[in-house]
Amino acid sequence: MDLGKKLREALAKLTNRPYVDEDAVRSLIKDLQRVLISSDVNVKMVFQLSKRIEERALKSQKLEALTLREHVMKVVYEELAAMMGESYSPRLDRHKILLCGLFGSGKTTTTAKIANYYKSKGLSVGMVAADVDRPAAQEQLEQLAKQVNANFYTIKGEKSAAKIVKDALSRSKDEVVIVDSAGRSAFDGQMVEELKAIASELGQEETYLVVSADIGQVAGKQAEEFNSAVPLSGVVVTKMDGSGKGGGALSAVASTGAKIAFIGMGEKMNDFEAYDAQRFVGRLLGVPDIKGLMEKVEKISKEQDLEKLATEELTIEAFYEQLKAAKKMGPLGNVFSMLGAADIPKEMVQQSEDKLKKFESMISSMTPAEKKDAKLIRAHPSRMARIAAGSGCTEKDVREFLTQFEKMEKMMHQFQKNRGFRKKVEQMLQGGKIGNMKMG
Ligand SMILES: Nc1nc2c(ncn2[C@@H]2O[C@H](COP(=O)(O)OP(=O)(O)OP(=O)(O)O)[C@@H](O)[C@H]2O)c(=O)[nH]1
Ligand SMILES: [Mg+2]
Repeated sequence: MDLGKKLREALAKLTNRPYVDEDAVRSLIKDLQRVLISSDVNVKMVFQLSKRIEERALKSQKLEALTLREHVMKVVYEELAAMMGESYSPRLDRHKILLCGLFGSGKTTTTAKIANYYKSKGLSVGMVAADVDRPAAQEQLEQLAKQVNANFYTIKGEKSAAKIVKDALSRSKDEVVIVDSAGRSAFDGQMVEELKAIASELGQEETYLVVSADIGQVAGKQAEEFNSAVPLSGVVVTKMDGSGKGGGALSAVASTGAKIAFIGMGEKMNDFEAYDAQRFVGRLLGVPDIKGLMEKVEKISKEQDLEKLATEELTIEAFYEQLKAAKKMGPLGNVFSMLGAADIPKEMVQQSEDKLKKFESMISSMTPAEKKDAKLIRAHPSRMARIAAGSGCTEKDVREFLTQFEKMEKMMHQFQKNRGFRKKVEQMLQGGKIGNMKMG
């Protein structure tokens, strides 16, 4: 997709920089603006988005274990996904669907694609040809019904769409019934009358407006227009494959509050899916990158971060989580010394895997009381011996662990007392200066 390629190019520029700083973020935002506006996204929305990205990328707290580069990627991904609307879960129970839309938007094709979608979920499907205006419309749908193996209903030569629907319902036992209606060149009263007549026979649970992505932002206006006449439950955006304006269409529909239900991205029956904003944006930005990144974020956010440490009493478990996180973060010690604080002992930052494993088994040999209050262990040699025996370590190992713990505890107290130092760390974490410090 065109939009995806341009977005990936903009992000690649960021990735190719030797390090990421405020300038890099600002120039990424400029690139994003250009790309989105050229894909027909509303200018006002683009500026709101830029502002959000700038704020979050540069001023909000970032997870320490992410590089600034990764942090920016994450923010861009989340903000784009938010702009492109919510995800849709199509119902899987017995229900009826009415499709409406202007000429050539893709109603008839979409009728068959939805039928195909539900067939693949194991439901029986009936397709009703209620387009009484275009001579070949019924045959077109009949062909498609054969192709996807769905039941087909119509009355040839009948001029009342409502009658066709009534007749179809009297014969159909299908779990999902989908009605294809006639298009118009523009939204008009006659079409609304016809849709209302169909609706009163059909009593459908879902009413989908079908719009083509190539109308861009106009899709939003169309969704509003139709919705005021026939309350819509969702919008299907078709031809996402052939249009550079897909981003414009999706964001415009999302901004009206209408749900995007499905997207069509090709002429084949399988070129169709229930809408998932995050997946869609993930694909635009390059799936492997985003997926890996979000997995990393999820993992990290479970681990304790510095800010929490600053306000809490240190427990043995929190200390251990911190050691693991520090190992991932890299040379944290350097940052502290740059700020003029007491150095975190090097060995604490660069624990070997073996040592971390040893620590872990020691911790699992501790009682809950000991984990909360490490002084208990120092105070009772019998406890120390028990932990050593239980974890297959020596008492010297246990003492070494305790020494590290106590050093960290001392540092934390200093950190908590020293407001100037805390401020510096906080500024550093929030100010996006981390990239400059070659943490990333
Ligand atoms: N590339 C692409 N073409 C599509 C897609 N959906 C529909 N089309 C094509 O668009 C054209 C019009 O589709 P129809 O399904 O006939 O549209 P319609 O809204 O029923 O048209 P009318 O009944 O004349 O109002 C056909 O050539 C379809 O093959 C899509 O997602 N991608
Ligand atoms: Mg049609």
